[in-house]
Amino acid sequence: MSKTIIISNRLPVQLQISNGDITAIPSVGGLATGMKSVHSGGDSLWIGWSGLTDEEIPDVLAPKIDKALAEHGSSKVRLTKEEVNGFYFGFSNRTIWPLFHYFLEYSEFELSYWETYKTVNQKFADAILEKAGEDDTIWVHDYQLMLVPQMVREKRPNISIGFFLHIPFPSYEIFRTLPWRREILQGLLGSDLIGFHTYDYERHFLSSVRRLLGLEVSFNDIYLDDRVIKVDSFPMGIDYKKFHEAAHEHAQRNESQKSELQKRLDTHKKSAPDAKFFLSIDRLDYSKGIANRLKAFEYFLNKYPEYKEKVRLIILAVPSRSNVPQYKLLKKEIDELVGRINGELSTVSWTPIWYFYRSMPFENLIDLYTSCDIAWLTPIRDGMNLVAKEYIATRTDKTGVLILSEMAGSANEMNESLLINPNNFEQIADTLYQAINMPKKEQQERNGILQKRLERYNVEKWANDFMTSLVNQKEKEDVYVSR
Ligand code: ADQ
Repeated sequence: MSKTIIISNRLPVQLQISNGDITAIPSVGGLATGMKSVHSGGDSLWIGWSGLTDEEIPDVLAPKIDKALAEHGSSKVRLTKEEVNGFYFGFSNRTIWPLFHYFLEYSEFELSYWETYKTVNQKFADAILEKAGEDDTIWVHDYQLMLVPQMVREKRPNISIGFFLHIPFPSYEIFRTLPWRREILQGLLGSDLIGFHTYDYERHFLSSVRRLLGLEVSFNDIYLDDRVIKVDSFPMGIDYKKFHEAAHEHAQRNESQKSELQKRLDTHKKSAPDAKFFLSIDRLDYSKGIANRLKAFEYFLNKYPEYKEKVRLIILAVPSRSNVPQYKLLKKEIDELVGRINGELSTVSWTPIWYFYRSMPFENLIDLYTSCDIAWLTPIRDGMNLVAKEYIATRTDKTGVLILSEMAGSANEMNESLLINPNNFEQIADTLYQAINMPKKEQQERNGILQKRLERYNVEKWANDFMTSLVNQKEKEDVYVSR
């Protein structure tokens, strides 16, 4: 029986070691949820890194880890600390991530990172080759594994391979600065189907393929001598039902069932019923525009001083890649900005910014989404941005305003939100004013349309559409080859 093999840098489970015992706990992230429909039962396997380096896994525990992972349909790729440094913290996050998000000045073109990236991609490809049969379908995820499709293709010319990029694909002018630009394209072209979040990323990719490899491209098909590769956009959705139902359930809670965070939010709302809460949730990453947002908040309060003591910004930033220098600097900048703005503007009864630097359990995310009047997301660049979609899904009475950067992939599907340019503070200040004063009816009209769209194009549909398109492409290719 044929199976689907999903491959991503991290597995959809987290390992916990305590007293010589191992437990694998399923992750709650978007990708893990989205792939549920694909990764279920005995006919699928997920290959990835466990999050622990070889040095961190005592020999005696290795078999127990394999067993715990197998119970979740997962199999690990072993990586040493040095490999993780060069491949993940190096090439993936110091070269590709900044470059693909247009932070050219942050990109490090370091040969040793590239060499380790190739070695580790080969390890992932070998892990697939060890497990894959001829009739299996392989779905490779994201920028850490862009060489894997071709590495697998070389050994299995007929196997079906799909690739999805979760981050933007930059314009040709940016991409061409990468010393290993051709190798990356050739790696990706090992796939039968290459998916992006938006049509723009798809177009940028095709333009690079044409100009750097001189290949024949017709609409969104790339023709090689013996294969035809399809490039398409598949905007990723969320588990709409999960967020919407959690919000309904949340609304039924009595006082004793509420979290401490919710109780605190309620107390503040009661003491100032007209006050508005702005919310932003992101990984602490320079691409998310958190520093700009803080400066724009200050700008807004200076332009519209009547809102001092009447608005509060809640910033939830999840620690991320904290051993990469840019992330350390960003953390310092944000700490300082929050400290300065709060120091200058706070009054005895008002702290303008509440800043949380941590990951929060799902329940608290729902507390925040349902309690905040305005979600304000200002990425400088973002492949998609699922937080925008999650906020809308939790607004069960359809109130609430979403202010979203037009640089987020999700802006393409969320035209009913208030779209802003994250660098235009004047526009942002006026949009915050508009959001605060938006009539309830208008909020409900806008969110009603958004909710319908998000409910229909949910994450399960995203995964199924990709898989269906991969099957169709393979059939089309077989006809092309046998012509
Ligand atoms: P990310 O950059 O991680 O993903 P995003 O799409 O916003 O960004 O997803 C973040 C997820 O983490 C959301 O599901 C959110 O609920 C959760 N989260 C955020 N802050 C949290 C916190 N403090 N505690 C707990 N959970 C938190 C990459 C790309 C995106 C693309 C996704 C999916 O950078 O552009 O949308 O992949 O393809």
